[in-house]
Amino acid sequence: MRLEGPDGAWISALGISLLLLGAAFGLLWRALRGARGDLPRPWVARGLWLGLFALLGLGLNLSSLRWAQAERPQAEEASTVEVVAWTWNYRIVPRSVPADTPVVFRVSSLDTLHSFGVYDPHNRLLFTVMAMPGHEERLRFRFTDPGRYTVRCLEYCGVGHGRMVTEFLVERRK
Ligand SMILES: [Cu+2]
Repeated sequence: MRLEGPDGAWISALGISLLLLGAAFGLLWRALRGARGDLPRPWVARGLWLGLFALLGLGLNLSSLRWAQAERPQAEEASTVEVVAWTWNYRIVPRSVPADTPVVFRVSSLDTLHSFGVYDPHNRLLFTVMAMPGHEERLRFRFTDPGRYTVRCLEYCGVGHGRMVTEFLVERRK
């Protein structure tokens, strides 16, 4: 039996839970016996026991938080794409992103309200981000399929709105 990684953590968590459950049942049993008068216990002692277990539980929970974070895989390096929209075009830098890698789009506008609507190679809308002047909107996305993705403005922005279309590439991961 392997006692490291998620399996070990799970087994240890189960063991600790069973121990605590056992202790709780033990206390309950003693309390019930006490209630019948066989074993009179002062309230102070019960309070101390309760406090002790509350502290133990809190300590275990807090320490497991750090532990859970250590189990988490390292955050993958995201590539950043700058998107600037204006009447009626886009600047997208860079124009190609890798597939199966998180991409952070940083979207803004130079003049008025536009949007950055991204369609996959089958012309299905994946997402849209508002492009606002004086504000940078961020969206994190992971593309799975390589290909040509179409960008359309989905926020009416004047007579050239319908022509506000461009493309970028999603390339197979090297
Ligand atoms: Cu538009």
